[in-house]
Amino acid sequence: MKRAVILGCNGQVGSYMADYLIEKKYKVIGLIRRSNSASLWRLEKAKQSKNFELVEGDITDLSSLVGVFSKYRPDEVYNFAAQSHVATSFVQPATTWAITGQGGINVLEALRLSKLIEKTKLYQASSSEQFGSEFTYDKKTKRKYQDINTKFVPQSPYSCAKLAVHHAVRVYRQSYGLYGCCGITFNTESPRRGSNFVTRKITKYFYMLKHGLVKDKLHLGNLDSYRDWGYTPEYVVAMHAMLQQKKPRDYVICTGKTHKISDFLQEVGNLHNIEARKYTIIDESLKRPSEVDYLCGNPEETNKLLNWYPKVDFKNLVKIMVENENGLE
Ligand code: GDR
Repeated sequence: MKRAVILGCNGQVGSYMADYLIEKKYKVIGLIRRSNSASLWRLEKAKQSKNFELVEGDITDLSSLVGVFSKYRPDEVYNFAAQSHVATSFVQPATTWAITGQGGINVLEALRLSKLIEKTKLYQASSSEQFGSEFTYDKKTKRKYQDINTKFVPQSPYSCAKLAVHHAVRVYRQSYGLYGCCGITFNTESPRRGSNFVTRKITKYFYMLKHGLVKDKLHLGNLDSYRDWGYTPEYVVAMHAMLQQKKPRDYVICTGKTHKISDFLQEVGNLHNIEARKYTIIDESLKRPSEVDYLCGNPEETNKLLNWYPKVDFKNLVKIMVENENGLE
């Protein structure tokens, strides 16, 4: 039985990865921080499996990682642990660095110190935020997109931290023979998304409005940025596939389609039969000091290399999120 350790297991992506690997007959060890308020609602399904175990540990504590890796000697490690909220990273840059940046370096060092660097495969969650406002322009098709060859020009403390770890994975691959892959993931959404991210914030608000649980208007920041939104349960399939190839490398994970935040808002309104914009206030304080205006990945290479073709399109994604919204968490 293959063993996998998932760091950030109780977050959105980590929880879907736990479900997927359990289905694939892995023994799954999920790392969570000791906290009285540890939020475990996303792990309801995983917790029903006898092949799932939660262990205490913290990505910012190197010795706790060495302890877990030495004990379980995993075949695969998935690192989703992060302070992953871009706006928060402007307010708490040092904390973001400690978790998202130093934490990633700790994972690499823990694998090396546990003598697993040539045995254990590592998936590192890289981010489309690493591109900042850069894109590649295809003159023939007149398409603007990001792929593995697009330059990284990070625009937030969060994406600086992610990029540092992205490069460090390459360095450990070259220097120590690590099988490490970075999945440069574009916005990944689902009903398990945290409600401080824009998609869930919107679906949750309109659920509350419909049920008479909220009177105030919905405060939002910039509605004009474009995001390439995909469905998380499909994305974990690509992440796992990356670790099953002959050689490690980096990939983009995306749909190749992009929409404005205002499109998402409008689509949620359509599903509720209301004009969503009327219930919304633009709150300047929610705008970021530096905004990434346009993200649209080019999935072609990843499609071919991993034989991975996501099926849930934008409208379906919004529908899934609206239909599964419960106003909680
Ligand atoms: P993002 O996701 O920053 O793209 O990073 P988020 O949902 O936070 O923002 C998307 C866009 O919506 C705009 N926006 C708002 N965002 C939030 N959170 N709250 C608001 O009220 C609001 N109003 C407008 C933002 O300005 C932005 O343009 C996500 C995270 O999951 C990262 O960790 C991950 O790396 C990237 O996706 C890929």
